[in-house]
Amino acid sequence: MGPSKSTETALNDIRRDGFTVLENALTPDLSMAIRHGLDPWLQGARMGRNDFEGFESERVYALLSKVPEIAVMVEHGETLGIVDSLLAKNHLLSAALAINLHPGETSQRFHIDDGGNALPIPQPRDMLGVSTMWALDDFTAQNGATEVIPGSHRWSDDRKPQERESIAINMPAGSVLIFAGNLYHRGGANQSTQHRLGITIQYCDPNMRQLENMSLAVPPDTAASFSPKIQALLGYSVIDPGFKGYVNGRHPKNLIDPGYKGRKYRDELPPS
Ligand SMILES: O=C(O)CCC(=O)C(=O)O
Repeated sequence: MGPSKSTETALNDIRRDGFTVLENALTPDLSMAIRHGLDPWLQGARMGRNDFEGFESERVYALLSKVPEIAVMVEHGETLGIVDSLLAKNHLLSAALAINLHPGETSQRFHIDDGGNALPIPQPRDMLGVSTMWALDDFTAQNGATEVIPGSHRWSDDRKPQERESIAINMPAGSVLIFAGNLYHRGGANQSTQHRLGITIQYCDPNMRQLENMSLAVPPDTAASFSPKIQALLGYSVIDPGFKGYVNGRHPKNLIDPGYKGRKYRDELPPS
């Protein structure tokens, strides 16, 4: 069984409402393989470090390097067909992480994903990214399904999101929610007794990058020998709020400076 709607219908949904849902995007077998791959990383040892990550949530960053089975999501044909139509050629993978909401998690704040609020480009504007949320569990209003504000990708900057405007995306496991990077959304509150496991894969405009890919051109050992200023210029820096530029959910300086005191997990031990 394939995805539940045509690319054309999905694109119309996204252009009008800012989002669409494809059911049956992931087979139960693949879903199971991904869950198995995630198991060692979801031991309740690394809960979120702030209200945005969720103090009652686990996040597994750098997911392609830990659970390579998620490649099927990253290059899922129908999803990429939609992303190709919305973003410029050679768009980039911008984020890939698992989010496991535990019972008792509270709602996130409403936000957009494409980082455009940090750029001097007034809204309304084109989306600079496309986000997806893959449901590994059934997503319900009770267990913290992602909430979206329909049409908010077309708002101007002065309009602020209100609670009453949002809807919870109820979708069965195996579905994917695809939404404009400038759509207001948030993770809901988990008022159930079960976890809610999802994987978010996000794509961004290809121009949101340096001219030369400095992180690949200058290996970390060489970068470590330069001044903090050059390290920051190479990309060993983050933009806050948003933490854009993180590596594996941590400040990139952790890769080249073992004594770095910036943002870390509360528990640095790798899962056994
Ligand atoms: O967990 C969710 O449903 C949404 C999470 C989210 O939007 C985010 O962390 O950026």
